[in-house]
Amino acid sequence: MLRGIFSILTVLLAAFCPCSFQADIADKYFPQSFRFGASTAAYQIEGAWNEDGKGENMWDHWLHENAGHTDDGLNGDVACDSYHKWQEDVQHLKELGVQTYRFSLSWSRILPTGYPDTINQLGVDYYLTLIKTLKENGIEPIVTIYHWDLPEVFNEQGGWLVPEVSDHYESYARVCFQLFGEQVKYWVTVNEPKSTCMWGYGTGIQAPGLTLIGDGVYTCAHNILLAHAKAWHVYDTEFRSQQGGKVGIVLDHTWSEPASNSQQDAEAVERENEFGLGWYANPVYLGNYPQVMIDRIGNRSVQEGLSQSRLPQFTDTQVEFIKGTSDFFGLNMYTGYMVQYTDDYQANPPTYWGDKGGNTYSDPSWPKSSLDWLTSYPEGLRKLLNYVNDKYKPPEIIVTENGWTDVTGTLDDDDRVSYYQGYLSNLLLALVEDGVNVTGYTLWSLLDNFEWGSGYTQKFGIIHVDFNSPNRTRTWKKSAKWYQNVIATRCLVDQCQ
Ligand code: GBH
Repeated sequence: MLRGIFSILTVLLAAFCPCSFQADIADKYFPQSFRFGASTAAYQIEGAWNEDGKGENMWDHWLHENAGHTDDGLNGDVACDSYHKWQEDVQHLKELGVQTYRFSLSWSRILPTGYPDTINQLGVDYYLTLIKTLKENGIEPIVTIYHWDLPEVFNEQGGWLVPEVSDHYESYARVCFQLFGEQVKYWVTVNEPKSTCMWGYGTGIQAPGLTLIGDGVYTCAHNILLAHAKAWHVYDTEFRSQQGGKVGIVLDHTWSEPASNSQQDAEAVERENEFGLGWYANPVYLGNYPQVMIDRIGNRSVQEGLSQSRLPQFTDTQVEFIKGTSDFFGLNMYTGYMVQYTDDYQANPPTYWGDKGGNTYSDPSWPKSSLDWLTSYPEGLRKLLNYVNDKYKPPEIIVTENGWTDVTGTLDDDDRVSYYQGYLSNLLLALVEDGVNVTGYTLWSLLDNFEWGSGYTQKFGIIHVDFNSPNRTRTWKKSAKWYQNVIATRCLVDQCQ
């Protein structure tokens, strides 16, 4: 009887409690050394696309050429205007109480021609001052060298489809280490190579808009992996001994649950992991592409009558060169999927999807955001952290992105709060219960910002930005206040043990 009343009460609480239901949320403290933070990227927040000597990048070019590439016809010319409002941004970070801030450098702001022969001092000063101010406020910068904004000049030479781009990237990375390396201890070489290859070179929904889903995606990945490894080696041989920082790559992945307990679904899940994460993580941590990719793409290429695999090959020297080139694992994780085996797709036309095989969908019980791909499956983060830890054994993991979107931009963003609370709870359990060495978390995003193909229609920020006002006024959402409290108490519930 009492139990019955208790469970009714629990259900009522879950339904009506404004404080978001806490029963499933871990009530342990985050260790003092754990770093909370927030994440952004240059093209998505800076604006000032042609000010103070900045050169043109492929996103500037692509959207100036055709406004139809975004849902609202808008671009990043002004964005959050963080190029001018950076002091205010730092102030918000300080009030939030974060220990770290992840942002990216705009290649063409630092090197307007793309090449290191011309260094744009005003652009350099912008980042130097930002970094200095962050550090004065006790905020450790995590600096992404490349978050998808390739200088247009290299795009015109073939972008990530040609091997030379990895040399240009190497030169640019060297300049970054030279200019900022005294102050920066955490470097990210490339943000989410899978995204930029899949959507920029595969489906064409992002710059440069190419639709080479059967081969270009693999070439792009190949060249980005080489670029990443070159930057890591530059740091390792030329800078590490003086600067003592860490250089890692940020990879995005989801957690997949099998649609049934059949062997076929289990294999579909494995392919989801190998094609989705192993494609990049295997070369970097274990050496070379996953065998299942080499085999499947190789076999299907033969069936298609090709004389060689659509998956490029690394030489043995390259395998060794790339292996071991990440001092920490940056993990972007947003969502979960159900995965179901399907009969193999026809080989023609060749696609990444066919190579991978399997259908993905969201479980109907998972809360949905305003983007189809993003539902809330918080347990997936704990599972994925364990998977990454067991398989790749990285020395350190940082969750570099995780976040929730809506289209209203409401300040009463309870859904975002529940999302973060669930994911952070699972991160905490991975850390304290499972012993995964996850040292930090930078949520996406500090601000509502330019959400690539969605323009400004999708709002990922914990701080609202008024894009109708020239001032780009920033206003805290409920989630920002909630996060501030979590950071201050190091606890996700009212009372931690
Ligand atoms: C991150 O990518 C990016 O690093 C960041 O810049 C971005 O703002 C943030 O996510 C929020 O989107 O439309 O079904 O074809 C997250 C990984 C890559 C997942 C693109 C969704 C499109 C899927 N995302 N992908 S779909």
